[in-house]
Order: sequence, then structure tokens, then C-alpha cells
Amino acid sequence: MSHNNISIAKGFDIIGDIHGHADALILLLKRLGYHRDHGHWSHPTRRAIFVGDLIDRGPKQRETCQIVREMVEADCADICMGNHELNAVAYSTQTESGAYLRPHSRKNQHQHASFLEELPLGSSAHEEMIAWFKTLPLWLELQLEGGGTARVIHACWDQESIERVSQYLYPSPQGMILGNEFSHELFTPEHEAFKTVELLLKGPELKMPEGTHFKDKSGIKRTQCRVAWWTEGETWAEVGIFGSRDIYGLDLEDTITEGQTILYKDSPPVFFGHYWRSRSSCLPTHKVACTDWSIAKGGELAAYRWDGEQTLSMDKFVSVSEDVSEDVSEDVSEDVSEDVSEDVSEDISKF
Ligand SMILES: [Mn+2]
Repeated sequence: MSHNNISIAKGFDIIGDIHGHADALILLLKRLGYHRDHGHWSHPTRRAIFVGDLIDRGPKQRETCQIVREMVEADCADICMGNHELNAVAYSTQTESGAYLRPHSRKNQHQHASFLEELPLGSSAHEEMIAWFKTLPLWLELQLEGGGTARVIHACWDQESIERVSQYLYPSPQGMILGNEFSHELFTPEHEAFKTVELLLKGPELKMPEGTHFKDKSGIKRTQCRVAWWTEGETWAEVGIFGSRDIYGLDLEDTITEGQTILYKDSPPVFFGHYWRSRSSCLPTHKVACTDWSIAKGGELAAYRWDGEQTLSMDKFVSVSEDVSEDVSEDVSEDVSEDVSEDVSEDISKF
């Protein structure tokens, strides 16, 4: 059961970013001992937790959402909103002046095109999906029956930001959500609500020193990089996350002198997705686990089977890969520029 962002069960399976790979999801659910019965997947004793980003890549986005939604509505699962669901809401919402909250720029159109192909803008199927996205809580707390607690969020757990953003959200049985009449301030770049929600769902970033930059995998020049909010470090090599090896003018061994980094110091373990990781880089500390193993780029779909332990370990992960031959041509991400805050491929820095 779940209420107020708290999910209670005898055991949890935290499932990473699916990005439209419904076949891999079904494979993973079977591997985890879930069965499809009464129109939805469920486990006799465990609860599935999704970290968001069901969409915007992959061959079966609608089916992916359908599977997850059925599980949530049958009270067998919970889901946190990902930045792609957040973007989808903004992309389809107009202000009083008629402008879209997420501009329909060439980049944004391209990024969202495969979703809109399955669910055309303005169709009732699309409207229904967006209405569901508005009901997804932005974070979750897991409570093992008679045991410990853990936290789940798409990109970055920062307690202060969570408390600050709550005033712009609506309470629901699932927790704090955007809601139907959500605040447009959440999508107004100058507003603190925007900055806060960006931090939680896209992760913190750091401005690189004057005169330095890196080129992302699309060759786009970037002057900001992602920050490993789980790592204590003083140098760019320790806490900077770059989307490529093309870094100019910056000595990675240099100490970071300006800008604030967010460091997770709380005691409950945190599960998140978003960071395009793999088996070798998913558990940087025993308190934080990244369940995004890059299924959308030929990687794996992973789940962490959490049973209340406060020290996380590698042997609790279960993963599947998909037959890549069927969808290798579907990945639209390779030839389009994206904000550094969107999706960066596996980085070269230490995790
Ligand atoms: Mn993401």
C-alpha cells in the first residue's frame, strides 16, 4: 500500500529507467518472479517500484506505460516521475498566451518525437497519458514491514529541495504530485520552483571554469557538467560527470573552487535512475544505487531487490538484456543535441 509518498511492503524491487523497452520489462518481471493475472503483473509478496523515464526512446512506450500503470492501479507497484514524464507534461501544456511550457524547439521536438508517434499530440490517448503523468509522485519513501526505510527519486535526493518544492505540489494518496492544475512556476526558468524540480529530476550541475568546456557525444559544446551528488571530492575528476572524453582547457585534477555541490549525507539508502550507468558503475557507495543500466542504449534493464538492508550490495541486483537486433535503429538520441541536464551517456569519470 502507499500514501503520502510512503510505500509499505514486505520486499521491494526497484526497477530502473525503461525508456519504451516493454519486452525487457516483461522479461525482468518474469525473472523477478512476477506473474500476469487479473490483467496486471504482480508478485505474491513483493512490490515493484519504478524510478521513472518510461518514455522517449524505445519501440513500445505506450505498452510500457500501460504495464506500469496497471500495476500501480492494482496497488502492486509505485512509480516516481522521471524528467521525461515531466517534460511530456510541459510539452503538452499551453500558457494563457498560447505558448507551450516546454518550447517546441527542434531539439525538444526530436527528443519527444517517438512518444508522439505512438500517442499523437491532441489525441485522447495522449491526453489520458499526460493526465496520468500528473498523478505521479516526485519521490517515494520505502518502508519495509517491520524493517528499515529507503528513498527513491529519479535523479537526486536532496532533502532541502524536497521540502522547498512541496509548496508548489499537490498532496494525493500517492504523495506530492504536480496535479491537474499544477503550478506553471515549476516550468518558469527564473523561478526557484523550476530550479528545485530540475535538481530533483535532472540532478545538480556545476558551471565549469571560465574558458573551459567539453563536447558532448553529439559534438555540442557544454560549459556545465553533471555532479556526482553521492561523492565527496575536491577535484573535477572526483565529482564532475562529463558525457564524453572531449574536455578542453580543464585539468581534471584541479580543485573545484566555485559553485556549490550537493552531497548526500543522510543515513537511509537512496535508489535512483537517470545516469546511464552499467553493472560496473551502479553502486558508487553502499548508500546509493543507480538502477539505470542503459537499456535504451543496448545495455540492460536492472532491478535492485531491497529487503530492508541499510548497506546496499551488488548481489541484490537482477538484470536482463534485450535482443538489440530489433530496435537498434529506433534510438533517436544519437543525432540530436540535448541539454547536458537531459541525458548524458556513460561518463568517463569515476562514479
Ligand atoms: Mn532521466
